[in-house]
Amino acid sequence: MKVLALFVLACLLSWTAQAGEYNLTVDRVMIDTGEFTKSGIGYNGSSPGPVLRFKEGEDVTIHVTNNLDVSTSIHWHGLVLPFQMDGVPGISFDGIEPGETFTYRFPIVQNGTYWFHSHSGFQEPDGAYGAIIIEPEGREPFRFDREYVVQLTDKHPHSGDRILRNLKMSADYYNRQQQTVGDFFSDVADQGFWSTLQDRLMWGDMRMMKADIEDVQGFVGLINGQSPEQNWTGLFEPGERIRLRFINSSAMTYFDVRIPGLEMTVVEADGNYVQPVTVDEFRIGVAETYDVIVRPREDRAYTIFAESMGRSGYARGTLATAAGMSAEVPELRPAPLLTMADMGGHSGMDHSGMDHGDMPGNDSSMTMDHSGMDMSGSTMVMDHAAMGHAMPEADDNPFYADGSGLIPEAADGGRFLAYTDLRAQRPLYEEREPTREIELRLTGNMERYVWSINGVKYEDADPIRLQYGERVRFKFVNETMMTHPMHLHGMWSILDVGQGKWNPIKHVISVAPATTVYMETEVDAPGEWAFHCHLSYHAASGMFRKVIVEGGPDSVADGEAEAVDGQEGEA
Ligand SMILES: [Cu+2]
Repeated sequence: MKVLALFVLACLLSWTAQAGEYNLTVDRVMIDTGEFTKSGIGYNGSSPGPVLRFKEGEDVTIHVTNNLDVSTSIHWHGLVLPFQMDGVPGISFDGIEPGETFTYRFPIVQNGTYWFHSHSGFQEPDGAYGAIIIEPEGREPFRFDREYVVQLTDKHPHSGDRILRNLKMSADYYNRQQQTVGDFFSDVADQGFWSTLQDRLMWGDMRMMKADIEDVQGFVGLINGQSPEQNWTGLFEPGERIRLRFINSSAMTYFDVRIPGLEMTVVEADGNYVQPVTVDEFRIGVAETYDVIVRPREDRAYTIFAESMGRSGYARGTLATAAGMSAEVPELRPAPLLTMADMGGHSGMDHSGMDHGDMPGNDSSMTMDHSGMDMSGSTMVMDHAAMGHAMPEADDNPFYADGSGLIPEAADGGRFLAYTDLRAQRPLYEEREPTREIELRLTGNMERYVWSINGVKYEDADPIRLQYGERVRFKFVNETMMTHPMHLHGMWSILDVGQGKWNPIKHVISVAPATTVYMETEVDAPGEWAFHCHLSYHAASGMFRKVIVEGGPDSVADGEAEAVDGQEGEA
């Protein structure tokens, strides 16, 4: 631990040229997970890269030198900045060519926990990410004695390019929990033939497979670059309040996080303060961040256990009073299977936006019987799967059986964080009526591994045009059986949990299978922005849009355009 600390200190000293000025190199690195070693991409010689610590109110200058033999980029995830600094090749700028140094300059206008990553190819799943901590100008609304970044990733032995090739070849290539014919017959034994057949045909109709909660399995969960075996450890003195800054930098994996023996008080979500809520477990979607406060009082070790949503892997770390200590590591809980309950269990899902016309077999007499479901069209803002403990009413749903939905009960009957538990600590905007609603159906063809929005993939889609100064209400309708973490760049996503001005302010909105979720956005950032699912292979397969914000202060764009022109070209 000491050697590591010295190394980190040395890195800190070497890349901080002066206050507000930073140097990052993009490098080929070796990543050793303990279970396998692979070539990957990192920053300043390591993956994850250094923790960047900014201060709210400062202007930062970040020189990024590309030591790769391919183009690269850095996107500052969740940061509000001029669009030319957002780092998305083809939208914000041209990218950073091999040997080139690009200088990012932007003001820091927020505080909290964020992260940065490459937005080029599959460099992010290959290791190109790091954490950002922004200290507030004023006081934090809570106390803590020490803090740690807990950056979660799903390290796979295959490169990103290879994974997508394999998924295109066979969408269930990495899905080891895929149901087999054998499962079919055991289900028949349990449920009877007709019920099982109806179930399967339903899944055929959706062009999805039954157990595709995780379409890329076979990864090792890492905490701050360390595998369960390597056991990243954060030290504490009993009684201290520890702030843990959880960041999910995974390519594809949602994690369910708990620390047996400790309650966690959630104080921040996606970099914004929330009214404190104490839970035993929370789910962190891909690209989300959650800050929690824990207060271990005993002189012992505690396991940080982050189980993947599909239970195919986990990350593990330790909080301890001395290096080398460890606590019991829980068993993985059984893999949840998507069932009819997940499709129909959310009472009152708004089906008005669903187009069933393009689903094959729609005329089949064997399709799912909707008669028993609440198809009244009434709209529920959130659904059970995104909410955790609030399970749907079983009353009129013939398929709702045992409550084994996508989210498990928290271990030992504890409390599981729900999106509906989140309340903004300080509303960022006046509450007002949206000017219009834009519906985005999240669509896909799992068999061909094509992901899309409104049935159209990125290459074939027109940009979404927004007007500066408007407030847009986005309606996400997830017509697939996977959860999609939707990320709008440049502007905040105000998640509608029915709390008006107290609705939480996020940068990633997770949309569970077959559910409808709303968010609102104050369109206050001129320019061109990316808007996409943050699952790497979904974004790359077409679940992506360009957003153009028309109008607004030209001065902002002009001023920053100079910064881009002023980039240095030397290596
Ligand atoms: Cu997705």
